[in-house]
Amino acid sequence: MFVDECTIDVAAGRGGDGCVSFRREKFIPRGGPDGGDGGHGGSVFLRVNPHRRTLSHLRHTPSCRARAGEAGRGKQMTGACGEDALVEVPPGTVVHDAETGEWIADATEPGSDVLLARGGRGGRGNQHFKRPDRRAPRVAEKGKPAEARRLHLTLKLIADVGLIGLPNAGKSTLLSRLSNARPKIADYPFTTLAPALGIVPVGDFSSLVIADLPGLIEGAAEGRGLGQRFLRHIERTRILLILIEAVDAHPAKTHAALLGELRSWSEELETRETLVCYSKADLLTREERGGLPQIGKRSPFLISAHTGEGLRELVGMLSRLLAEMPADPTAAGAAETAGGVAIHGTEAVAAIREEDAPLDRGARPWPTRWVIPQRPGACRPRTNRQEVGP
Ligand SMILES: Nc1nc2c(ncn2[C@@H]2O[C@H](COP(=O)(O)OP(=O)(O)OP(=O)(O)O)[C@@H](O)[C@H]2O)c(=O)[nH]1
Ligand SMILES: [Mg+2]
Repeated sequence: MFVDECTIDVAAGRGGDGCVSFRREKFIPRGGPDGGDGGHGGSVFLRVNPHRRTLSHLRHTPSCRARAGEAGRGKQMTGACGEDALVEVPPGTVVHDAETGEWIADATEPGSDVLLARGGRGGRGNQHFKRPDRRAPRVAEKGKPAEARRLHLTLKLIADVGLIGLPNAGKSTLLSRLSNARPKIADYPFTTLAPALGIVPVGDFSSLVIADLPGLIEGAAEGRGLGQRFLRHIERTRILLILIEAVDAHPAKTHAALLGELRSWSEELETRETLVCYSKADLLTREERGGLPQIGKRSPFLISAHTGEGLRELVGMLSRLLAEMPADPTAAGAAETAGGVAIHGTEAVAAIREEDAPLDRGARPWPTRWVIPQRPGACRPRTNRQEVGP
């Protein structure tokens, strides 16, 4: 099932509490505080998995939680850090905060993690709070609470070329002819209900990605046909390939209607590079071929997915146009951060961990906010173990 939109809840793990403990050992009087720090809570990260194609796996598990950090223990033992959690998404997923609408990330690049919810910092144990005037601190920090947020995920497929046309124009047939993709093909409108991608080889060493989209009809903006919702998948394509049946009685009208629908979805699509293609050339007579009107800025291609006519020239033209274009404008903003929330790369993740590392012994402010009430009898020296003075 093609799921291109979903809402998920992510919750990081809270930090473990610091420990109040004192060293107790035979012949070691006044052992001093030895409470360990709590472990940091796990964070939730977004990871791009190029093997995923849709968001369907998140529809059935709409929440993702990282583990909490463990509490510190005596003998200066630091609690274990909570395990991080990963939300895997296909390339091209845009993440927004579901409550505020704030843009969080545009996950296009595999290999870079985005921080979605940060785990709470572990509290410091009482070993950090000893001072000359307070040698037996009976306080430790509590672990910090973790972030939790509701996110809205939208998938916008990443392709070089998007196929646009009326239902039955021959879009899926063209994709199946050019690539190894096997979309459903049939002689009735709206055969294709969800976008599909195909990789088209160009020469021996290069390829381009074509996205087959459901048929678009006039009035789609008002909800006719399958509506316009799937048009978000061409927002990232660099070229729009408009397919019109060569036997169409009014090709110019069809072209104008398709452009009108694209414009009503996004004004920006009007400026996108477009190429018009007459499909099903094998159905034309020799005389009809000469009478095809000139549509669009470039001269239209005449192709037939059945006989293979014009396909080589079409692919050559597409690859030439792509080569002339600036490198992937569709991925613009992919590595941007929003309000310091999105963090990319394993190095950056390591930086968070470093930041979370316990303060060094030089800087240790007295905790004012989180004070763990002393457990009864936990830190009181036993009466039969009075320290022996020098
Ligand atoms: N004669 C001929 N028929 C074609 C050609 N290309 C596609 N067809 C036929 O046109 C019909 C529709 O083809 P599809 O590829 O399903 O069309 P589509 O544009 O994907 O249609 P939707 O998915 O409904 O939007 C099928 O019966 C195809 O066999 C062609 O080049 N020549
Ligand atoms: Mg189709």
